[in-house]
Amino acid sequence: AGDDQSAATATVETRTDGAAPEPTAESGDRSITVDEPTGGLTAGLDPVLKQSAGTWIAWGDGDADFDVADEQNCVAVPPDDPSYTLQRIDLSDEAVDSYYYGFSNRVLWPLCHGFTDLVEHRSNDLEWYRTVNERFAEAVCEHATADSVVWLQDYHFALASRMIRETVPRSTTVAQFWHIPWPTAATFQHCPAGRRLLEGLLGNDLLGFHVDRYVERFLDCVDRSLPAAAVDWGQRTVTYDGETTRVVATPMGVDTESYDRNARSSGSSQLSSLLERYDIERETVIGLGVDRLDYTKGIPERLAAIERFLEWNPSWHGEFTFVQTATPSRTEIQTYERHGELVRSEVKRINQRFGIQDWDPIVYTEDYLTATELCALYRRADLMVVSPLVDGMNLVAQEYVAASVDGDGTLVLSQETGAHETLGSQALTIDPTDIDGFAHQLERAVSLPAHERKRRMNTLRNRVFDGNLEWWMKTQFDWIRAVKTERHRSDST
Ligand code: ADQ
Repeated sequence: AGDDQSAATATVETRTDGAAPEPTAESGDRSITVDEPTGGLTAGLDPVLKQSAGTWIAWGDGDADFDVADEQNCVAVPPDDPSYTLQRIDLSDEAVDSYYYGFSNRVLWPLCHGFTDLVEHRSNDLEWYRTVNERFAEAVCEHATADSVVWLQDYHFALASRMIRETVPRSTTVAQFWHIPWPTAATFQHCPAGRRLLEGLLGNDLLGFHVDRYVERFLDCVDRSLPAAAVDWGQRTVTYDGETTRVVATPMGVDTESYDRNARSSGSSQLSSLLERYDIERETVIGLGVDRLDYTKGIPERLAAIERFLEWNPSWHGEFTFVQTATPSRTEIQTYERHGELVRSEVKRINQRFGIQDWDPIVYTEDYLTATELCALYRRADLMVVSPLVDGMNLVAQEYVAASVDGDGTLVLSQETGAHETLGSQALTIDPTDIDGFAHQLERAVSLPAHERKRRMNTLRNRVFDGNLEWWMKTQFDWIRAVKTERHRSDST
């Protein structure tokens, strides 16, 4: 659902020993096609759901091919070896517009990233957000048993946890992971219904963020906005309305094995066809940017830094190519549409300014690349530029490292990403808004000696592999087990 890496989903891990659900798919022309995106959150959730015979609840727009579903819109997946249930909540166009493109992405997304000037208030959006959260909460409650673990993903569900908590048995565990930053209290005060959102999130037994900074800001917002809440800063818990929420930082990792494997198998013919498709010289030094086309990702600032680098370094003209893949996202929102136009026109202007016969400094594409194409590019890129203005974590930086199987390559990383907390010391750090400083780091990146590049990449690979998606899932579930045990203990005393 949606264009985000972390799709709007809620999962119920039904801890029963019951057999896997029977397939509802039939042979003949009624069939299910399963498309499993590699590397993302799906890669982590899929094995957990298979193991627990759980239910994955997600929204759809109702026109996809779900004709094999039962009356609750459930199908058993994967079709050839059914082991868990996928339930789709159909949302009308109006609901999608107001809930997803409205309150989620016109209010919460800009607000949590500190872009208060881009927050748009439209009359029905909050009400639709509440209604859709309620629909999800109802669907979850139909499946959840006393022993279940309910795990909600992201900012699309700030109100659902409390609704679920109020209905399910006390022994059901409710947890949520917030994939984007949590803003400062000064920014959060601009949030419509801010108190209700905080109360909603405090319906969780466990609330996860990527890094400590967001945990601290969340606790600070609760402390200031909810006088009835007791914040224990040492334990990082909040007690509110008789219930306790533990708030933890667990930086999300990537499926390192699959990026490593895809990079190794990408081969030279895959790379050659990519270089040919985008008209990139084989011998050039390649800088790479991979992002959703989103104003938080700092693409115009990156282009400005590349322009400055080219101004200062004529000797690199014809020798350095920057490849930017930017996947259009949330184009229904005018801010995104305008941002796309700005990026395209800047690429054109810079290419016109510096381009010479057979060489454009920037190769720009909005193509969505397959996993092996992406890994072939990651592996070939001499430097990876990750320069968001603000980013909850950023998986691209980690994917680049996991796919750098030759142990070489330089990561240029914004200090404003969650990923900087774990990778910053071995990357070349930039402040994305300091264009001169950014350009200096690009100069440094293209001239870093091989032994230093390799030393840094070696340490980066150890960190990314140690904190990969498997580690993240395990840590989340260790916390879930801990809060479950704590709840049982306090109920029985
Ligand atoms: P996003 O804002 O979507 O995620 P990010 O973490 O960078 O940001 O993930 C983007 C994903 O899209 C990556 O897996 C990347 O490979 C993929 N992608 C981008 N362009 C692509 C292209 N052209 N072709 C193929 N794939 C492409 C949100 C938060 C982040 C947080 C994640 C996970 O905003 O801060 O890291 O969730 O919690």
